[in-house]
Amino acid sequence: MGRNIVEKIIKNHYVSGERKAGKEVAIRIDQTLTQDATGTMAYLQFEAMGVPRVKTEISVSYVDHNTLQEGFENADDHLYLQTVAAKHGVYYSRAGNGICHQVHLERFGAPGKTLLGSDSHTPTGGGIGMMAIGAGGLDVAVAMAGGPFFLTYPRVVKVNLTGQLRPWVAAKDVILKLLEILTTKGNVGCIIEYGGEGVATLSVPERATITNMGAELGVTTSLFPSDRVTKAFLKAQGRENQWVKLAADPTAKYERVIDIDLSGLEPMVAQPHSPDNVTRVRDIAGKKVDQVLVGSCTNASYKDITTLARIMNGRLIRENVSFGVAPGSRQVLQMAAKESSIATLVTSGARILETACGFCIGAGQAPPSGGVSVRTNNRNFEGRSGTRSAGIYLVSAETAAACALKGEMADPRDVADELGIEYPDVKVPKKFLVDDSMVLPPAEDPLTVTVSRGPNIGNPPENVPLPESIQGEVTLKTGDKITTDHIMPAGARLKYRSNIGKYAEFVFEGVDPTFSSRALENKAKGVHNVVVGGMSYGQGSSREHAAICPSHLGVRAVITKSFERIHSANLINFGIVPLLFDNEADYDRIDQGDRIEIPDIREAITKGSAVKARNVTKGFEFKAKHTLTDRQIEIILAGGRLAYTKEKGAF
Ligand code: MIC
Ligand code: SF4
Repeated sequence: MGRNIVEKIIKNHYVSGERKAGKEVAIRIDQTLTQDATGTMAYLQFEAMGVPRVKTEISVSYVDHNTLQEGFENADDHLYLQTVAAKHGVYYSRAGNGICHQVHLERFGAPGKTLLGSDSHTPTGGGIGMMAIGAGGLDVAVAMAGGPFFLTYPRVVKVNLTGQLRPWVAAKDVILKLLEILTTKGNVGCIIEYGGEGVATLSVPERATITNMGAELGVTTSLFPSDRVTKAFLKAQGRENQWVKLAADPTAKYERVIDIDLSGLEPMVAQPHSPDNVTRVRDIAGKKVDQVLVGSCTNASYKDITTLARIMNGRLIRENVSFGVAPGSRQVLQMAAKESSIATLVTSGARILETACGFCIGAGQAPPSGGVSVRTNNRNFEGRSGTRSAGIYLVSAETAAACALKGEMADPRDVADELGIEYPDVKVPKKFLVDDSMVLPPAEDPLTVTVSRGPNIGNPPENVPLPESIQGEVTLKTGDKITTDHIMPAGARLKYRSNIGKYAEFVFEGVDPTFSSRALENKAKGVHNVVVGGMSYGQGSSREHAAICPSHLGVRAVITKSFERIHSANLINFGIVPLLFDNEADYDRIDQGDRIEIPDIREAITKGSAVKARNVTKGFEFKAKHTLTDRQIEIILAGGRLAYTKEKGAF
């Protein structure tokens, strides 16, 4: 039987486990990436493993998230990251060099390889035909130390692309369409493989926009074949020698095939507050817009910025709009500067922002109260922008330009007609400007490097073994679709990422600001904290702090209707038991503040998947279940993966 691309890559990297959908397999990781917001914890944990030098083919540490440097904290982090990278064999991409996913695609990504990154948008690398997966920092640390990555053997869904995008319709509209079809829920355990004759019409950066936002579907990753287009991109980056062909066999099998005719697509928009709340731009045209921001790892490639400049050329933004542009990498910025795109944009009224995550993570550019912000990034969760009452609308760079010119929501085709703008059919250049001088190679002699640990650098998280029984309280009950931005806010709080005790003060800050102090009070009294949630708990980012900090506050179990992949793995890594309601109706019978008991939980999770719990306050018993593998059970019993690794002497 023929194989699909996913099966081929897993086969080539197989370490152990059963290659059957739903079972756990372990694969070898060729490359890793970290970014600064998750990186400090990843390297602190890597150091705790006592491995002198990374064992991957290449590992890169990027600084792109926390670049504001208000106070000493970010700068302390950057110095720690730079020195720890030099000491342990890791390449260091300095602040200013660009957003990790964009730079990795340009300079390091290679077809057929596996990449594990401590950021949920690592699947951007799928645009170049690599199997690129997002994970918590500890999983990435393990991979750097030579350990395998454990994943659920995927169900592979093929998205069959036919036709060709029409002018003014962009790659972003393809993934928004797919989000409309598949939504953000129910795709855990899937990998999306793109195929069909439409693939050849999309450039690598366009493919990367599509795989990037696969993260919002909640799939493990997404990937494209590696073909002549991939080869041309690598050649233009001076890396043609890293090209290999990668295609599914003609008889390859898929769990499901979804057909998308590229020629039939229109400009789309994801409305507040979820990336799957998708409609046609024309359906909401005329809505007044306060802010337009182009950037992020989704849509800040050379093509995006050049297209934007050509549309804005000789035109001015409306006076009600604030217009910001953040090129995705130093390569993009250098080329856009050389070709005068930056000058054109400045003339049109753009505020050129740092080549970093910036507004996308809520670090600056918070919209006005009740504001409408049109952005090219990938997430529009409530409050993530820094303004709770604002609404974020996700669009392509072409639609963003149209909105900036009109001061209202506008379909770029209509604006082009009205203003007589010709479609700028920007192609991938034959040669990119290659300058890797902001990537520092590791030290040849590690003994010459002293790791810098400023006062913001804390310790790796503590692991506390699971108690015999949980005697606790429902410290918080949440609804559906709780994101990791709800659990562990970023934005203004990002600078505490390296200091668990401090960062833990802000757990669930936007949901219930009393959570942290109430949880700590319980912990001091020996009462375990239990969180109850609805569907798709833990959507969004890979930040393991959404598990580390609750664990620090004494959360021992989370009971929900369903979990998202990365977050549930992070809970396990830090010793919090992820439990599912056996009967979802029990969710409604539990209130915040109820006393909860899970007797003999250590024994119960070891014996089988069913766990009996008791709501002491309301006087009823209910059943919960878990889907933990034997390995995961041992990790939880030990209190977390670091403790488990020490106990076992193995990963
Ligand atoms: C995000 O887009 O939410 C982030 C910030 O990049 C996170 C990582 C983090 O929280 O540091 C992600 O996507 O994993
Ligand atoms: Fe950075 Fe935003 Fe991409 Fe996350 S989604 S890596 S914050 S640009």
